Amino acid sequence: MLEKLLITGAAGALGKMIRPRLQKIAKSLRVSDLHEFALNGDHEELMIGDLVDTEFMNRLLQDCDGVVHLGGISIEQPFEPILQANVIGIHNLYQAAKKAGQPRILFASSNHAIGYHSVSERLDALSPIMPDGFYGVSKVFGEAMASMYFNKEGQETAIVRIGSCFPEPKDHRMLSTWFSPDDFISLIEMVFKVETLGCPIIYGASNNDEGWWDNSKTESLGWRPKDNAEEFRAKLDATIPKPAPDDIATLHQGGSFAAAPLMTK
Ligand code: NAI
Ligand code: 15L
Repeated sequence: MLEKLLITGAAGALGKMIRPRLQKIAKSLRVSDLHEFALNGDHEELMIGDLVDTEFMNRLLQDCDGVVHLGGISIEQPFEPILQANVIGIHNLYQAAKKAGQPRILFASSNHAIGYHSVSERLDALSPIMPDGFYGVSKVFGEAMASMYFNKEGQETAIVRIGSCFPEPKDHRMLSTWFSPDDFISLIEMVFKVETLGCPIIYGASNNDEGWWDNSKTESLGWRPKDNAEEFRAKLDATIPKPAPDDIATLHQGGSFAAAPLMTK
């Protein structure tokens, strides 16, 4: 059991979802975000600050023996804000982790690091990167930072390319990309329990019949997702229109992110 697990981006959608469910993993949580937010109890310690603030990051990482890094821009945006939060922010995270004795990190990467692959492809951890926007590029940068810090410094990170982590799939694409909250929790448990982690790339997706991603390269870590988006198909068919088969969003794994025009000035 960890003593103190740091959750960055703790006020965001995933932070709110996982924080009440981490009792088996850590005795206490240090929770952080840009702005003040409500705590779930005395086991949560609040630290407000910006990922781009080096001194803040050094204080934030101190005395933590694990990190779930959710903080940052989580959708497509112009390059400048992404550069700050997701590029400079991740550099600060790794520098601070080094100073804090290298707590194990779970890095919330994204399927948008590979979003330009066709939906007809099945990808694994060695498939080429193919980001679908500045956001995806920043996640590729984060993955590269994790890999470099592992090879040079021995810092362990689970690079988790999250698909779509929501209580249930919201559209037909998510029949392939859905990552149930229960499966995310079981993945976090594995990451902080397994004796040797290394720096694996793991696709954060449930055991979906129509899944695109193959985690066989990291099978030895012992994580097996259990949920399957298929149980929601009938509900989706009944409530939302089926996507047009020749739409750019339908043809690419990144969906609407792949179809969106680049946000340049
Ligand atoms: P979110 O946008 O709800 O939460 C991100 C949090 O990071 C926000 O509360 C925001 O205030 C904070 N943040 C942004 N910039 C910051 C900065 N400069 N300093 C400190 N905090 C900052 O996103 P969500 O959905 O909770 O996702 C969490 C992480 O997981 C993100 O990194 C996202 O890229 C990744 N992810 C999420 C997926 C999903 O299905 N929800 C899918 C793929 C990746
Ligand atoms: C992401 O990376 C986003 O953070 C999330 O909001 C979803 O859009 C998800 O990908 C997705 O592809 O469904």
